[in-house]
Amino acid sequence: MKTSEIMAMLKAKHPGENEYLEAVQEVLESIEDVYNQHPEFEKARIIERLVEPDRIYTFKVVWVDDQGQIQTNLGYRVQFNAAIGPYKGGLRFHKAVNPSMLKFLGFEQIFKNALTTLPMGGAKGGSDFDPVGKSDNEIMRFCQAFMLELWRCIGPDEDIPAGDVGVGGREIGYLNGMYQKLARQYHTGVLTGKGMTWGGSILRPEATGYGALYFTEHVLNRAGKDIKGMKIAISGFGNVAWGAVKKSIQLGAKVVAISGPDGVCYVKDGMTPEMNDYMLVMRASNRNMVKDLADKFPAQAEFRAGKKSWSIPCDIALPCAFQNELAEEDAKELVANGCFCCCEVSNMGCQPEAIAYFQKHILFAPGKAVNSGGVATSGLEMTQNSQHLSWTADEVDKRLHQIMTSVFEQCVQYGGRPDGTVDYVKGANIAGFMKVARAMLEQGVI
Ligand code: 2IT
Repeated sequence: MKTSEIMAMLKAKHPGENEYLEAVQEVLESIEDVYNQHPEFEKARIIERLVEPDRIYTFKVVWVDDQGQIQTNLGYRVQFNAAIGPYKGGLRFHKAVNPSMLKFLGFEQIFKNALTTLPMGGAKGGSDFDPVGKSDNEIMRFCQAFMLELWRCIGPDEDIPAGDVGVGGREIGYLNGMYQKLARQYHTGVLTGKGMTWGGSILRPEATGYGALYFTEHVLNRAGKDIKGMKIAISGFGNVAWGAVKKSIQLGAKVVAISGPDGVCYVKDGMTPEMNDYMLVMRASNRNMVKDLADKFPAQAEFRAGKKSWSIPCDIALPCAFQNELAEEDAKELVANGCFCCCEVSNMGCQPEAIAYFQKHILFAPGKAVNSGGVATSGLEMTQNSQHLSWTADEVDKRLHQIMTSVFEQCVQYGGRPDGTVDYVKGANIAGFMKVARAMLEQGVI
């Protein structure tokens, strides 16, 4: 297998699908050497089969807004690979959603899910519906209209969606309610991220952020450092950023920045638990403005319009917002200001040039390892659902911690460099790939 040949083939077949092509390129570059040491993979054409989704559902979603106007959106579910378990992955509601974005996310999900140690295949879905400025009733009507089509594609042993950008506990509630109505199935197993009284797992809301910090602690400890007292710059203020801030505070670190599309809030003395809680109010408002934090806490937070979190001096950078949110110039600014570690929490949050720069100068770990605690805890939610019981917070947290340790160890095993340092990108990609490739090989040509 030659990365350049596969990429040329994919570019010709899928012109303009830039996020998807970027995600595939990164994985192929990482695995090329290992792949070529396994002629059985080449013989079975594993790569050619892995880079195309099993199927993509596309559907129209029509709903009525609060003004009585009829709105038309597009909905999708990309079922990418089910070699190691049923399709699993989130739903994204964002105005920029298109097949390329969901294919990149679904592709990444395959390897991430493999790293969690749990039996879950890769999928992703969503819609170009824009939640910004929408009322709660509009959100409900949209979710119901979306599920009117999606319900035929999913099932507890088939495909289990969850949240992602623009889809949190509220949306999962509306989606689950409509699924039950349509399918006349009252089990708890078809979506994860559910509410605590109807099948949800304790700590699932926190899990992506908590897992990211557990992973970051491992990276730091391996480099002989302690997270306590570290200054952390976080981007975004949604569910993932919220959990990351919460765990950072618990671990004694100082969160000096969160951000939004409107700019950054610089918090000189570090975020407090009250500010952390207020992030939930900011997200529920659908205003999508981080300035609201500075308006609520004017003495502690300073709003800087149009700036990113990467302009704030820090020790550790945690991108928690959106793909390609951190460019090469941001990486240079961070490193120049003393940042020594970037753990990517958003899916493909760093542009390829930024990753290359980080890898040359500081510690860097990729999203598919760092953020895998989210989907891992979805897997734990599925286990609890199928056993018809709920674990305690301690039990879930202990398992999440164990899983993050295992993800970290797999990265070290497959990404160790001769000088003793670790290429976490390579490690995560190879570890995830080897598991899926072997599963595909053993199950024949299907
Ligand atoms: O990107 C992700 O891993 C998620 N949005 C969570 C997926 C899940 O099924 O919990």
